[in-house]
Amino acid sequence: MIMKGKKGLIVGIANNKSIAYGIAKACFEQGADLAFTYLNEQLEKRVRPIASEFKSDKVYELDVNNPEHLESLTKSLEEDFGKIDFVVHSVAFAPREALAGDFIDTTREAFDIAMGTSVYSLVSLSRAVMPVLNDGGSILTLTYLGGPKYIPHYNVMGVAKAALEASVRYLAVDCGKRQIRVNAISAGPIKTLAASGIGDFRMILNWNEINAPLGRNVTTDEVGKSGMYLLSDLASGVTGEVHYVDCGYNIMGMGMASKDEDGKTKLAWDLKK
Ligand code: 0WD
Repeated sequence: MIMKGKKGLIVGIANNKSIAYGIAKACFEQGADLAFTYLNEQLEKRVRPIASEFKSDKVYELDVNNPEHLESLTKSLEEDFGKIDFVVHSVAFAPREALAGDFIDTTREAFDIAMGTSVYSLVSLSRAVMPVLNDGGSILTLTYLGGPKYIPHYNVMGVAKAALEASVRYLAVDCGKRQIRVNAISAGPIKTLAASGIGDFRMILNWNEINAPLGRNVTTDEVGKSGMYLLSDLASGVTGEVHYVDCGYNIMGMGMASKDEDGKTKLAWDLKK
């Protein structure tokens, strides 16, 4: 039981398809005690049964943009646990209209919303949990290849993920003073509630499936297991990292599809025959 005796906070479960659900599951299966947050009343109805599934009744309201919620989160964690060992930040949001069309048309309002909810929230959440986080603890966030590279429709969220990945590095230095580690998992595309807001997401899923070295898309369970590793003492020497859990898609320098002599689209392994 790798996480036996560890206590952690999971932020960003919307339902049992959420990436944070996969991470919670992997941590629970390895013996961790968990607390959860929900964004609003509507999501509370989804999060409470999930908390029960993981034998927890520690469920707090948290809109990461609300400083009062962050303040009461720190108090609740202190009352319920004293200290905790890890935090999962699995939160992102951008207005739907900013996730389609051209990036050049992004409004200042959409830009600010995306950066505030998806990037600054990691900074403010980390600061809020610092007083209740044990030395040697671990903070994990979720990012996507649309940060370092262009991905169609990802637009302002790509810019937010680039800033998130930079924030991981700066936080890693601050938190390193107390042996607290800060890392990100860059997950391959997964069909979740948040992903459904991205224009033409099915095309992105198909593209990754064809072009990834493993020839398939990653699962929430797989991201969960890798997340558990980064939150555990197995990763005690790892900080400031962006760890890809994407069936290898990010290493590809070329796509797997091309045209044959007749101009028909073929997969690279068929062209080799
Ligand atoms: O393909 C994907 N699904 C990928 C997601 C690939 C790579 C990375 N990611 C990232 C996302 O960008 C995000 O940072 O993983 C993280 C989790 O996303 P998810 O699991 O794909 O999506 P979802 O199940 O919707 O969970 C995100 C949740 C929100 O759900 P909704 O759908 O209601 O926006 O983030 C939470 C909320 O529960 N959230 C907030 N929590 C607190 N305060 C806030 C907020 N202001 N806004 C959203």
